[in-house]
Amino acid sequence: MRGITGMVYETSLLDAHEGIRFRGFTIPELQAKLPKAPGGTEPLPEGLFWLLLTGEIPSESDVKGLTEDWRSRSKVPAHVFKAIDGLPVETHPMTQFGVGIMALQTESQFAKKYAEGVNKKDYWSYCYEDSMNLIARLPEVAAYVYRRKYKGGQAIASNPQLDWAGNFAHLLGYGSNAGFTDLMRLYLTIHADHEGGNVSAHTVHLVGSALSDPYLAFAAGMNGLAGPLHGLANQEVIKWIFEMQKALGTEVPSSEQIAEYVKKTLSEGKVVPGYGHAVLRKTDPRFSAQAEFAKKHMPNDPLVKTVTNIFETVPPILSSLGKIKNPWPNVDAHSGALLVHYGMKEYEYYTVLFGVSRAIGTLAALVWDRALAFPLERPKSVTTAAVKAWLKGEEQIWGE
Ligand code: NMX
Ligand code: MLT
Repeated sequence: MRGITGMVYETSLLDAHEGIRFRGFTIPELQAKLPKAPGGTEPLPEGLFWLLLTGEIPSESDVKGLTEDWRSRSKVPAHVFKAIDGLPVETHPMTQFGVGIMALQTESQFAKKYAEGVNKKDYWSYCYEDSMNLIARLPEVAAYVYRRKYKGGQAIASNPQLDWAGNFAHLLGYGSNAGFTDLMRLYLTIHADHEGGNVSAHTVHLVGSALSDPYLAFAAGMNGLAGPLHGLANQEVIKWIFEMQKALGTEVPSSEQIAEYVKKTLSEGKVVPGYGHAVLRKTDPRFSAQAEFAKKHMPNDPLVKTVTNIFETVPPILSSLGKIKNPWPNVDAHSGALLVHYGMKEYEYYTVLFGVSRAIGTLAALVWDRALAFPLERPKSVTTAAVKAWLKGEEQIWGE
């Protein structure tokens, strides 16, 4: 379905050469226009959710109100933690996160009202309530997974004085680091949405079209994000760099060494993680936003230096293969280096951070799906025999 326009998706639009626009705004425009926390330099994700849902840039007091609204909805029922605790502690964080989201589904107002027999005109409002509750609760579920797997199960209590991303940084155990907190605000803003056709957003939209409630739909989307060609690429990038450093015995490999290692990766029939894209044909502006953040906050970081060296080395090699449509870096090529800088080296956790952010875009879009009364999504499929017959001109395979 590459390049086939097949859905209406309100909240963001991707241009192959320019990159993402959220309700018409580029990332630098959002950084300039969206409200910030006192003392913070990056936009608050609450502001982005407001923008995606309403199409309007919120005021500082709108955003403050939304922070308080989410705080008032943020209590996670005890059985959610018990469900996660039922898994072996070494279970991949995305699996633990998915189980947590599924356990939260007991709270769905959409499912309850549907069972009671609600009028279809009101679907959107229960979808909205579920989406607001789910977004409010995700930081605690996600942080629980991190603290359980990597910090001996020592969970941290929420700080009600903090904004959504600030509290998430605090729950993870990095709240005393202003740089990490500001990184979380930027990270959770730029990963939120990438128009409707990417695997996670499309899955939320598809599953939601069956009137599965927002918890079920979002959990499905997260299973797509957990794939290595999609969101899991953010862990693969750092894993690949760590393996390269180990194999070469140096923290900052030279361009020649990187080039050799890239060729080895390709010769083993593997992809170079963090490079390429199904739609983009230029450097991802989310990569550039993170490179700018690095320039400002960690200009001499050796891992960032390696990420920059890879950026200068990989595209010509990928281009020379002649088959890769986009040799440039995507969002995942940079994010891990920023997290490692602040001490978060547990790369298997990175896709959970991407997932928390993706709730902002996909759930705002899901509310619109129900408000616009979109029908069940059901594309047509054909067999290979039909494709062969079509190639011979014997059969028509395209629908009406
Ligand atoms: N390294 C090696 N080979 C690649 C790469 C890469 N980074 N990117 C594309 N190719 C190959 C691809 O596997 C395909 O090979 P073959 O014909 O042998 O099957 C060929 O080049 C043509 O692929 P494209 O049409 O350029 O790419 P496509 O749109 O199918 O896939 C990605 C897009 C993103 C899946 C692909 O570029 C890739 O696998 N990249 C590495 C993984 C990654 O960074 N994913 C993250 C995407 C962003 N996100 O967060 O979701
Ligand atoms: C995303 O953010 O969803 C990825 O860049 C993948 C995509 O857009 O297809």
